[in-house]
Parts: sequence; C-alpha cells; structure tokens
Amino acid sequence: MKKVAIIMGSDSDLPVAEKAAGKLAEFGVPCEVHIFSAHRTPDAARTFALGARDAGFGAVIAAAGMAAHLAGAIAANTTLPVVGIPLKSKNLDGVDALLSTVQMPSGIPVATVGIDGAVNAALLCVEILAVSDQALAEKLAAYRAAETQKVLAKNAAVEERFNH
Ligand code: RP5
Repeated sequence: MKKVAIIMGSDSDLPVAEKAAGKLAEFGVPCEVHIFSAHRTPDAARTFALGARDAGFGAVIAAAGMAAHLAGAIAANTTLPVVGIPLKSKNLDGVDALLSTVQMPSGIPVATVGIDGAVNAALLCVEILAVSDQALAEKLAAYRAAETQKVLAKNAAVEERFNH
C-alpha cells in the first residue's frame, strides 16, 4: 500500500498532526511524519516533495499555521495529491492559515480542509488511496456506516429526552 506523508511546519503543530496520524492508523494506512517548513527549512521541504512519489507515498498532508505556505510549497514540487490543513493560531484564529493554504494559483492544487481539520485530511487521503484499493474502500464504507449509527443513536437519545 502507498504511504501518506504528514508534514508540519513546526513541532508546535504536532497535536493536530497526531490526530491525522491516528486516523490513518485506524485504517491501517502507513504514514511518515516530518517537520519541514516552507520558510525555515525550504530546501528540506523541496527535497522531500521532489522525492515523495519515488519514496512510495500516495498523498501528502501538509499542516501549517500563520502565513501557511507549506502545502503550496510541497504541491509546487510534486504531482502527488496534497491536502492542506490550515492551523489555528492565537492572533488570527487560523483564518490567516486558511486563506494562505486555500488560495492557490491555478495549476498547483491543494485540497484544503477546515481549520485544524486533521480527521478530514486523513480521511481524504484514505479515500484517495482507496480509489485503487478495494479492501480500503470497504473499510471506508464500514467507517461511514458506523459514524452514521453513532449520530442516529444520539438523535434517538435526544428525541427520547425532549419529545413526549
Ligand atoms: C508555522 O508557524 C508553523 O506551521 C506553526 O503553525 C507556526 C508557528 O511556529 P512556531 O513558532 O510555534 O515554531 O510555520
């Protein structure tokens, strides 16, 4: 199976990156986690992106906060799908990272999830890999069905409490 790379701009991003790693692990998708910064270690970020396909990766998650150029910088140097996670920061609440990540110029796509959207980033990568992996597609269907049951159970509890 192809691996997923989780790249973050700083070790301060680890709490969100860990959630993505945990969700990938639930599906048995192998991942690597790295700290590369578009601004502080641009050469390392570029080198990783250039070699990512040959290294066996099928998708890349890039998580960064503030002036979050990491996902775009990775996408500039690979044709693998790149999923960007804009991270919340204290001054602008993540809107800075959201706009920096989502507003890519035509030709260099980044699939941007919501602010701190680690679970959706991981699920999107699982969906990408599942296009050519039937067993993974079946795990996704089972996961979706289980999530649906959880919400139905919550609804039943609320209805039982309030609706008489
Ligand atoms: C970004 O700047 C990182 O992704 C991080 O979210 C933010 C702050 O980094 P630190 O100052 O905490 O290292 O590049």
